[in-house]
Order: sequence, then structure tokens, then C-alpha cells
Amino acid sequence: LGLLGDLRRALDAGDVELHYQPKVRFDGEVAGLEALVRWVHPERGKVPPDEFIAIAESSGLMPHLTEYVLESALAQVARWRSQGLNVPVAVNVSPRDVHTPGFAGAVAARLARHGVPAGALQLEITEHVLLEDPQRAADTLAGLTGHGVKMSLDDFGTGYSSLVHLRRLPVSELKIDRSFVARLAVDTEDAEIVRCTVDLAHSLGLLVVAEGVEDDETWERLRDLGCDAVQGWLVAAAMPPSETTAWLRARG
Ligand code: G
Ligand code: G
Ligand code: NA
Ligand code: MN
Repeated sequence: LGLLGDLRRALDAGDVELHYQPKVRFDGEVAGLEALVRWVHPERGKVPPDEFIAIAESSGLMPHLTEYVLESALAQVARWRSQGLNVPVAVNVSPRDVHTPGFAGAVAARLARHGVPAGALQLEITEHVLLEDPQRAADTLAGLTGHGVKMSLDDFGTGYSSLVHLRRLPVSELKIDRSFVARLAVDTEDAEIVRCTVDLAHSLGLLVVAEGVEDDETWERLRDLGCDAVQGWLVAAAMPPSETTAWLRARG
């Protein structure tokens, strides 16, 4: 399996990059940035993240990939902070990470090493963290929130028995999966699902971010439904660090 070896080498060589996609509030304020990993293979060109993340998951390389992403994202956050750009960054973590012993402490140590306050880091998890060992996952998540790291529940609505999970997970934000957002303006059932999700999240004290917002009409519907922030190509696609810096500066 050539791709796994190549990914391992790319991580060792620092050849995997992070791009950043903004989450913005309806008043235009930047709520944060999501770090999204990008790998350009020397021969194959761009490898879709879904593809190499699946490989990392199944091969046991995932903890290493996550360490790499956290390291790279925190170095970037520290750089931005030193330039007066105090924007929180969200990193996607996999169920495997949450089940790695010592994960919460390792994240806290990494924050300290970069001089980044915990409040500047958010971790995006999915409901899948509860599939394997819910108690271990709950302990790790409690450890992370205890350190001041904010948790966000990604891809909401695509898992199973979502309400039970929502009650059990110490998250402060819920991201509505883009499969519900994409056709919001034309599909009344999707619109109802989003309305109920926003209301449910708010009744539990969570912020709601809608993913995959591509047009003005969807933006307006989400604003009217009381959603807190949006992410999507309408605002910006994921950008390399230098472009993100320029984007942040242009926003004032
Ligand atoms: O831009 P997009 O193609 O980046 O992302 C595809 C999928 O890969 C999404 O499900 C996204 O959450 C996931 N993903 C992107 N970056 C990372 C990462 O650094 N770690 C993990 N675990 N998943 C990521
Ligand atoms: O699973 P996760 O939610 O982290 O996945 C984010 C994925 O969604 C990434 O692949 C990212 O590039 C993609 N994405 C971000 N904004 C949009 C958008 O407006 N439209 C579409 N189709 N995809 C988007
Ligand atoms: Na995500
Ligand atoms: Mn998502």
C-alpha cells in the first residue's frame, strides 16, 4: 500500500498542509477558523482528505496525523496572535484520538508549549466518539473541557440517536451537516429539520453553526431561523495560511 507509506513520509517531512475556512456570524464577525488538512502527493497530485483520512484511521496513523495537525494549527494560532489576530481555530479530531490514553493532557501540554490559551482552540468531534467506549470518551472530553478547550459536535444529524449523544457530550457548539443546509432554501423538510435543530441546540445552550452555505438565500434563511454562524463557500473556501491572514486583515 504505497499511499500509507507516502503519507507517513509526508508527515515526517512536513509536506502536509493546513488550510483554514472561516466561520462567521451574521453581523460579519469572524467566529473562528476550521483547520482542514491538505496533501499534495508528488506524483498523484491532490489527494482528497476523505481518502487519506480513511487510510490514516484504518492503519493506526491517525494519532500521528492529529498530532501533526494540532502542532501545525497551534503554531499558526501563536503566529496570528503575535500579529494581533486573535482568532480561535478548530481542529477535527477522530474517535481514535479521543480514545488515546492521555489525549486531554497532551493537548493541554501542547497549548502551553505554544503559549496559546485553551479558549483559542476548539476541537470538532463527531457522534462516533461514543460508539466504542462511551465512558472513556466522556472522561477524555471532560478532561479537555476542564482545561478550557471548547468542543464542537460536527456533522450533526448524520449519525444515529443524535439526541442521546447531544445530552451526553460536553459540547458548546453544534454544526449542522451540509447535507441539511444545501437544499434548505428549496426543500421544506430540510428547512424544518434545520429549524428544529437550531431550536433544540439553543434550548440546550449550544451555539449553532451551519456548514456548506453557498448562496445568499440560504444565508438569509439561516439568519431568520436564528442560526448563530455559517461556514461555506459563500463566505470563503478553505484557504492557505497566507491567504487566510490577508482575509482576516481585510475583515478588519
Ligand atoms: O475539505 P474537506 O474535503 O477538507 O474535508 C473532508 C473531510 O475530512 C471532512 O469530513 C473533514 O472533517 C475531514 N478532515 C479535514 N481535515 C481533517 C483533520 O485534520 N483531521 C481529521 N480527523 N479530519 C479532517
Ligand atoms: O466533515 P467536515 O464538516 O469537517 O467537512 C468539511 C468539508 O466540507 C470539507 O471538505 C470542506 O472543504 C467542505 N466544504 C466547506 N464549505 C463547503 C461548501 O460551501 N460547499 C460544499 N459543497 N462543501 C464545503
Ligand atoms: Na469538521
Ligand atoms: Mn461537518
